[in-house]
Amino acid sequence: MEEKATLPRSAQSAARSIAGKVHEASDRFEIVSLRRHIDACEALLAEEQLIDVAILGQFKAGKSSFINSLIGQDVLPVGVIPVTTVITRLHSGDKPMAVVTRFDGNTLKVPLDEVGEFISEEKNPANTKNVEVVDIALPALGCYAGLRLVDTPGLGSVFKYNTETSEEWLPHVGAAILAVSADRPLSDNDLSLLRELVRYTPKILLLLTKVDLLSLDEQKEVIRFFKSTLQREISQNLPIYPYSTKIRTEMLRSRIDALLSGLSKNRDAEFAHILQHKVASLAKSSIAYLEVALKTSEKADEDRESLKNLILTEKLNYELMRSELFAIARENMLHTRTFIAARLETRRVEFTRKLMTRLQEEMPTWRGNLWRLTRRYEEWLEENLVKELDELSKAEHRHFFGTLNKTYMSVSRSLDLFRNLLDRNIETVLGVRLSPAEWTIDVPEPSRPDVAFVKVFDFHLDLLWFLIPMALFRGLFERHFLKKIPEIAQMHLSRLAYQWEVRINRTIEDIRDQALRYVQDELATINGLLSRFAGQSEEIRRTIGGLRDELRELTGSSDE
Ligand SMILES: Nc1nc2c(ncn2[C@@H]2O[C@H](COP(=O)(O)OP(=O)(O)OP(=O)(O)O)[C@@H](O)[C@H]2O)c(=O)[nH]1
Ligand SMILES: [Mg+2]
Repeated sequence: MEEKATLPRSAQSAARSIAGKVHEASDRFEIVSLRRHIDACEALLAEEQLIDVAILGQFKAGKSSFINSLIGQDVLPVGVIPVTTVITRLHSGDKPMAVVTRFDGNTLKVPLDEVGEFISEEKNPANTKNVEVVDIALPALGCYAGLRLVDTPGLGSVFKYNTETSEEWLPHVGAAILAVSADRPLSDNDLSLLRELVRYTPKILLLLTKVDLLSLDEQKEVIRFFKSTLQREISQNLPIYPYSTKIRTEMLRSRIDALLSGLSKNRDAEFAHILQHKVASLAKSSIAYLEVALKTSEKADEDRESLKNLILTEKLNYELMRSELFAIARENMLHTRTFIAARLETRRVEFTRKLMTRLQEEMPTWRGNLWRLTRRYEEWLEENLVKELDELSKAEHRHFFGTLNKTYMSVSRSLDLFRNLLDRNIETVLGVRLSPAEWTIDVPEPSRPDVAFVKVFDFHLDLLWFLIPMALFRGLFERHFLKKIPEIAQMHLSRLAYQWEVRINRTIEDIRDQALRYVQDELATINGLLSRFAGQSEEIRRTIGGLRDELRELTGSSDE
């Protein structure tokens, strides 16, 4: 067990007390829109206080190699094809040891050299072993005590690989390291990941990996280019750290080392800071909501009604948002199939040729009459097609997520607009400024479909095998079998496209529904606050006063 960090007592109890007060107030005044935020803070208060340093980025960016190089041990599997399939956390511990936690909560201790069995895509394809997370304790991490390095599967932008696991670590990510390979440009996926990350943590750095592939001049140019892209696209001036696992110069390493040691040394203060930040922002959000109630509670009924009409204008209407979100989802869902099919089409010729070549090699070894030959052909197809389709699906599936990513972006934009408008109206009409929106959408990555072989025969000549002299006709049938391959391949590829379409579209619907729930909660909260608490100004004022006092105590008692 790692030792448990202790927060400065006063800061922790102040945070706990204020979170409790907010919880009560949100129940009393039906501030449903704060529930998620409250849950996140309560989880944070209950959790072990290790600071997570998440290493994120596209697959093959060199995340696992970076961690191995940092700890000076090849603990994590790395490779040229996508490798990491399970979130893996490394922390300091007396003895090297790994604990595998499954989705059903069961845990299993394994020796360090066997972690690959659970982490790597090759040994645990598509996480068929149902591993939620692997925790690795290492004496080598003693220099970063209190930190936990989190290796993540290489992903596109929006996926929280496993919602619960991510929920657990994203709210208290102490620092995020986005690995980007120096030989590739900053992708849209990297940028949207960054946009998401800035919501969770202020400490983000860009790790420019594999810089050994570039000359010094080229490195400078890439860094310049990245800096201007970051400034333009996300208005952030993030530090960029060049790194290489091949040339281990101390200079490259020492900056990272300084960052992590700093985080580790200040862990208690850091954690108090994170907690304080989250709880204070929760308290401020709830005070702002309560002020909305306060401003309207003393008004006469007609006045309240007219204020409500000024705030909840026709543009801030549930039905309108509903049709907008449905339209976004519908439009994207319509294109999912074509998008996937176009991607698969680029692989079709090669896919077909591979099957035909293999069949040509193997068919001459088959023996028997036409009936036996046909059965063998079916078996061969089943075995080879399924294997090839599954490989294709594995290699390509992250390219299928185009419409999913687009949905996420459009829905995010739409929610932002909605919140901005609501904020503006409330500020204009009541002079109350709400806290920035706290919405999050969790997108579980769609699972890979089971590929199966579908029988495709259109002729039943094989039933007449006893009439057919194979010595004469064998060549003819072999050619026939071979000629069928392109059609069979085509059919199975479209079936694969269809299976992916179903999965991706289901996720799109899920994004839409989560967004809609957010809108619904937000409108219900504001609507309730504007209408339900007439004549209760005293109580509201008292609640606000109580929260303000606690907030003062919290910030006063912090280490900052
Ligand atoms: N030249 C060079 N190659 C590197 C460097 N770091 C990693 N690589 C190579 O990049 C490939 C990917 O490395 P990984 O560490 O598996 O990348 P990853 O980001 O963990 O990949 P996934 O787990 O699949 O997402 C491997 O073939 C590494 O050998 C580096 O600094 N220089
Ligand atoms: Mg990896």
